[in-house]
Amino acid sequence: MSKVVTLNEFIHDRQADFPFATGELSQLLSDIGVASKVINKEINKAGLVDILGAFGNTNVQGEEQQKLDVYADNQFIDAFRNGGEVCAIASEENDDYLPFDNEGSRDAKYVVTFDPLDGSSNIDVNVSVGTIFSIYRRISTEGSGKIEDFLQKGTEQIAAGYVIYGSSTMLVYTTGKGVNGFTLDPGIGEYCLSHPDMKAPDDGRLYSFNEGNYNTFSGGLQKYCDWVKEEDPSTGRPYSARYIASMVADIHRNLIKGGVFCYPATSGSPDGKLRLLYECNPMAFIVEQAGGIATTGYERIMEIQPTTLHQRVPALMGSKNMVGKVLEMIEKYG
Ligand code: AHM
Ligand code: MG
Repeated sequence: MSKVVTLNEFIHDRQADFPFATGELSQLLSDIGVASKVINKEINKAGLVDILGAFGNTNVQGEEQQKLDVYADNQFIDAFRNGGEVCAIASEENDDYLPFDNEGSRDAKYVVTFDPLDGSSNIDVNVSVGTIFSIYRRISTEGSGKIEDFLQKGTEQIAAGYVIYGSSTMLVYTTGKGVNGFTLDPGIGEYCLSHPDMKAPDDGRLYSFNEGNYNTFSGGLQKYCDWVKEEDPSTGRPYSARYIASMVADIHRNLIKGGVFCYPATSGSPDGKLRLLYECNPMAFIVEQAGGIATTGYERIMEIQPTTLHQRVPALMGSKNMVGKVLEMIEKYG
């Protein structure tokens, strides 16, 4: 039997990869792992909401029940504030960033952006949801974090990852040296290395678009959606449509099986729906580190200079050759 490697062991073994590492980044990644386990436990109870009480109700212990995305947000904020490695956070759940001015955090090196519970509309129907995070080194020099610490290009990410709360719970992260995935063993409450050095296949047969918006897609994307349905054994077409409406789950599956995910500009959302800082940059870092491509259709996502915290961008990411084909269609038909 081979030895089980836990997330913490793995993180600490890799610490030496960072030339000036002092252990803070390792600690921060461990803190994220711990917070996600607490959230995972709560998500597992989601179906009991009618029995235990929904958002705003008071449970038997006299505690007020929180919506799960609010609960997840609070868990991460507490973990980051108490961890002492982060001087500010920005979350999809909050309008503004949150500077930490407590003694232990004020002068810390890192800021984190995160989406505590992405795809939360899926919770009510027992479908996978996820947490997404990015870690940046601060650029301001002292005190609690400032806006400029967050408005950095995705290329500046020190680490990024996601947690998928699915049929099993997994944490997948990168520090720019490949992608590794850990599955939570509920028996021992530990994340164990289950997907070392994840690589996205260059080709695949899965496409993940919300085709309900077909009429509002650009000409090139419409052509691609038509092309995937044509019969052509030499290219394995027709492809299979797979769309969960939970970005983490859609991208995770495509990373493993080979596929392309797209949330483009639509007439209702001219900049797309997904947020650059909380969703697109971290997923782009993972996808690129796994050997895939992450673009808006016109530029590399990680090279976009953010101008606001909640900025949205179109997202097209996944297997190299599949994204390449979509780009070819965009080039030809717009
Ligand atoms: P959320 O941040 O409000 O949960 O929305 C993000 C989610 C993504 O996970 C998913 O890719 C997308 O919304 C699905 O949107 P749609 O239902 O418009 O296809
Ligand atoms: Mg989201």
